[in-house]
Amino acid sequence: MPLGQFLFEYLYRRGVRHSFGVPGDFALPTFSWLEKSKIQSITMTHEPGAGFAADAYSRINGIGLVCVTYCVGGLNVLNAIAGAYAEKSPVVVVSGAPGRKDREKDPLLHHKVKTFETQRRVYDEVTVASAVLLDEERAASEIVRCVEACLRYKRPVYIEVPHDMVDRQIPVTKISSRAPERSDPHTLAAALEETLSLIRAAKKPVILAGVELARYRTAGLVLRMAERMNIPIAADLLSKSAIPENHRLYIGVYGGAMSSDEHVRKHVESADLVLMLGTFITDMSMGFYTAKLDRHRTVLATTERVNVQYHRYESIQFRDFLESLAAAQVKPKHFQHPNPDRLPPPLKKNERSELLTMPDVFRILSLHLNEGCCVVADIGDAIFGAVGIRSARQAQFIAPAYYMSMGFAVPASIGVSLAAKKLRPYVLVGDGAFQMTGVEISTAVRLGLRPIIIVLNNDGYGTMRQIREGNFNTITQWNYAKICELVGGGESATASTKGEFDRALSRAQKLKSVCVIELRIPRGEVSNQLAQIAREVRKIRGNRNGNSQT
Ligand SMILES: Cc1ncc(C[n+]2csc(CCOP(=O)(O)OP(=O)(O)O)c2C)c(N)n1
Ligand SMILES: [Mg+2]
Repeated sequence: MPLGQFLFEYLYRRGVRHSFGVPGDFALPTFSWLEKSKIQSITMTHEPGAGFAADAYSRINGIGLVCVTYCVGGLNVLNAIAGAYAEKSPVVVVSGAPGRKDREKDPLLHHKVKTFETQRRVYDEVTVASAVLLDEERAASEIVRCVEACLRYKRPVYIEVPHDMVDRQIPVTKISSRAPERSDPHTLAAALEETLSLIRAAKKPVILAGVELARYRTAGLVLRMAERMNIPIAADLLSKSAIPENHRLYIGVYGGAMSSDEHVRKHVESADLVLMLGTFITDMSMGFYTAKLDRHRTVLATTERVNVQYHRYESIQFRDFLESLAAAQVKPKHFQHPNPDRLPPPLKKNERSELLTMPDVFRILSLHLNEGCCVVADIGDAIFGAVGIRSARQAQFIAPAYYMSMGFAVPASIGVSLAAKKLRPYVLVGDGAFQMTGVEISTAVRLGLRPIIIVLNNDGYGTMRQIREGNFNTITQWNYAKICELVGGGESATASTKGEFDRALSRAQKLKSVCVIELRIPRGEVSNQLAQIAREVRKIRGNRNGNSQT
């Protein structure tokens, strides 16, 4: 079979239905095979956008694909792939490259940086497997090895395709998939026994549901366990929406000072046992060192390890551990919800003419969300304030809450729309982040997608201003509503009062096109979560005497 045909047939077989990228001369023969395959190729305006779209797509679909050209494209998408590595998102990167023949005598070819190996070596830092397909005999097994590693570790892989290899016939041997790894039964039994004795003794246990539950599709097991034992569940910013937020046992987002409310914070911090299942413990999700989760009252189980208090168990498969917990017999606990009235209050008539505050942005948005919505948050107050989003009907949530790269949300909304046709993305993006990748709206318009893009225009880098003032936080004021004219599609609105925002959202929901809503937020107006976090970060990175502008 020709190499290019095998590559895309195999990716299709393993679940890829869309590819995001930008072609280039070294990649053109590969793009021709992509076009002939059953995978739909989406040309984006810029490679970083392709990377963010593929990342979001992979989070929902379970695997995604980026196709780019050598170095100028490959290195352009690198930051997005680094984010996918950091946050465990399974993206396959296929890069066109100089031919096998071109590499003889090491000439200076366009797009080459240092050596022909440079791009692959750079990618080795941000992937779990990589291959340069220079050998017909091994090409098929190399492709299979990389794609399987992507699926297994939920992290990116890199496949480099020299342009003079992709049309060649390669032998396609029978491909046998590796047997799944098993837990060591004695270690599993010991870890389980210790964990269950802690659970049985606990009066006030709580589960901190982590992002790996979404990646490894194991949230159902944790829900079953929680329901049988009647244990409440909190999420963190990275895992928000992994557990249905309208479930009776769900209490909110925990993150120290960045928790969704004080009740959740108190409940988790006063628990006598915190079961952290699939949790990434990061500075941001733990509220910049304000979280209080001492080891003597925690169990931390992830795909990498199981820690029970001060003991560490290895050779345990995450799923095996969760399945055993879900099947265990434990007397249901007594649980009283710490914040039963957690839904946002409806908008009153007399409020409608009031200027928007940041807490109101998230409150009004919450009132409009339902099961068909996916909130996609960019970095800035968009992501901090999103901790406070809470709706009566379960909406999805996606954000780069650990790696924190600006520019994620608008392109990611394209990945979300294609991975889940029934989900409508609600993008929350600051003016600064919008200026990085907002023109990707153009791709959404071309594809007939309908994201609702909410630009939080607070006249520059508001988050940075909270930490340290300076001219470096100034950006150009754009007329954001005009973007639809520029890209030739979509509708726009601006809002500065609560009523205007509410009306703009109601209208956007009826529209069959992209909708851009610019919110005029006064400078210095921030969400409660950002105010709290900024106070902590200022202690470390702020002006020596604190920041006068808070
Ligand atoms: C790619 C990238 N560059 C820089 C930063 C650092 N950074 C974090 S927040 C921020 C300002 C964001 O401004 P804006 O999008 O307007 O949101 P706001 O903070 O005003 O809500 C910057 C520059 C980053 N996280 N990612
Ligand atoms: Mg801003």
